[in-house]
Parts: sequence; C-alpha cells; structure tokens
Amino acid sequence: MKRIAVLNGPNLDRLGKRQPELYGSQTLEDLENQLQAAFTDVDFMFFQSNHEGALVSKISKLADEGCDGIVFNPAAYSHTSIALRDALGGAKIPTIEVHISNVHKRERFRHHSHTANESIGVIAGLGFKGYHYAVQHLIELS
Ligand code: CA2
Repeated sequence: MKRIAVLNGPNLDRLGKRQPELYGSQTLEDLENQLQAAFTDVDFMFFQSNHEGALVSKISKLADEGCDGIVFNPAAYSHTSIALRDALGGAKIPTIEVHISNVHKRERFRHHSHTANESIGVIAGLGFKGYHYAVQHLIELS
C-alpha cells in the first residue's frame, strides 16, 4: 500500500469559506474525503498548516514515516520559501506541486515557485482535480 502525504499551506484551511470564484466552494475536509473515497488503497497522511516551520518539520519527518510521495500545495509559500524548497530537496520524496487556480493567469509574483524546482511536476488551474491527478501519477511511479 502506498503512503501519500497531501500537504496544504497557509489559508487553505479557509477553502470554501471565502473567494469561491478563485478556489471553489468546497472545503479542505471535502477534498480530503474525496481523495480517500477515490483511492481506497492509499494510506493518506493529510496535513495543513499556516506556519512555514511546521510545514518544514512535517516534510523532514515524512521519509522516516515511510512516505512514498507528496502532493503539495504550498500556497503563498510557493512564491517565497527557500526553507520549504530546501526541506523538499532534503527529503528526496517524489513530490507533485498542485495549485487550485491557474497561477500563470494571475499576478506576476505568483508565476515563480521556489518549491516547484524540487517537484517532479506541477499542476495548476484544474481545481481539486489537480490533487486527484497528482495522486494517480504518484501511484503509477515504480
Ligand atoms: O491556487 C492555489 O492553489 C494557490 O496555491 C492558493 C494560494 C495562493 O497564494 C497561490 O498563489 C495559489 C492562496 C490560498 C488561499 O486560500 C484561500 C482559500 C479560501 C479563502 C481564502 C484563501
């Protein structure tokens, strides 16, 4: 059984409560329930934090926890965080970065992601489906 971590960064705990035009009307709990229902043979580890250090610590522990892959939406930290990039580089776990919105259609500061450099792929603009496609891809690796 594959162990896959689904990590979400700052403010994503507010999904479904504000800005539905950008991020849809479903909650983070809805997303986690949908993934668990769609992939019954995956051992998911779900984690959300509004704190950069908590995300760094979680990533560095994932290898010890037998994690096979990471689906990561670092949210605004994608555009700012060298610490998260370094944590992913150190963890050496296949990671797919997901953004709910198409960051390339938005402000220029959202076009660059530090964390994407340490990811095997990036999915942006496909809503919650992006997380599903990312999990499917990680399952198909090796
Ligand atoms: O499109 C994405 O998934 C983002 O990672 C979302 C981040 C944003 O900073 C990135 O550029 C793109 C923002 C997450 C904020 O989430 C909210 C959800 C509901 C209400 C308010 C904010």
